[in-house]
Amino acid sequence: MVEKSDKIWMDGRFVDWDSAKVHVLSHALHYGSAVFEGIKCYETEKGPAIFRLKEHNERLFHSADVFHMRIPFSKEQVFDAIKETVRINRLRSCYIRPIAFLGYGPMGLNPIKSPVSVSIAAWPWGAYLGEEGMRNGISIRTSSYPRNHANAALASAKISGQYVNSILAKREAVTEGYDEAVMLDVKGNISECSGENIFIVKNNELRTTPLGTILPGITRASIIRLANDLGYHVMEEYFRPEDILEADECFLTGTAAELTPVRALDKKGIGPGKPGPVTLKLQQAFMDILHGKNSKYGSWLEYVE
Ligand code: PPE
Repeated sequence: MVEKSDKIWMDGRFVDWDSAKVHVLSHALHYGSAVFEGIKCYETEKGPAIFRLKEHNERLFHSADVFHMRIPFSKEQVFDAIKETVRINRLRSCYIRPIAFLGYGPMGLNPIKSPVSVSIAAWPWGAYLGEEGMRNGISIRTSSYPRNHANAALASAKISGQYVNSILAKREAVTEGYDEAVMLDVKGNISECSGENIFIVKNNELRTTPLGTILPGITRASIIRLANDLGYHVMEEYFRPEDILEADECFLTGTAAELTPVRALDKKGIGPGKPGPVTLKLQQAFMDILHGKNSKYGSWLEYVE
């Protein structure tokens, strides 16, 4: 169960955690008609700091645009409400979940007259793919479910209904004893994992799936920039499952997963079957940035206090 905080922001005001309820006939419950974000806040020497809040907020509004949903608050209002949600709950480090959804109104697929609601919750959330996985790497399965065959605009939006694809892939993988699923696009290229983007490393060069079938991860963009700054060449190019097996290293990126090493694909070890030097170097450098220990990337942090 999600660890409770005190308050949840709902349509412009804070309500008690246990009172943050919606009607069962809310449109989004029936049809997945919502857009959302996953954002993280970290403890730093200067107090809690939200990682790349501006970019997450932009993506929330972008998702709403793609879905033709009008969020009844300005970007500035949502930005401030996210910070206030962390502050009012006195959280030091937490996961933040803003969601804009079609609420209780007419039933049926025509969304035009449905009211749009926005809520923001925040709660402490530990290592998404496990502490063990962060240290020693996780195992992934090539999913039997292909990634949503969406056009690039839909793929770029974090729309709730699209996550059924991820949920099916994740359930299949964990039921069979894997930690995570990696999905292929309809051409058989690696797309992304249920909730992360994917990178491989070979001969000190990095490769990651280009934009098109994937969520444009904010962590992915941050790692590309960080890797470049550390002198690594990063190619945004399609690759296939066999390229993962022939790679020296593999890792996943995401807000919740941060930078998680992958040690095996379909029960076959990648490289020596444990996190490699490039992965560990990027992971450490990224953790330092998240916790405000590298002033070069100070603009990526939005301080709450
Ligand atoms: N792809 C997908 C499908 C995805 O859901 C995420 C985030 C990413 C890539 C990475 O994007 P970014 O967080 O901007 O680097 N996945 C969220 C899922 C968590 C959840 O279980 O819900 C997240 O990490 O917040």
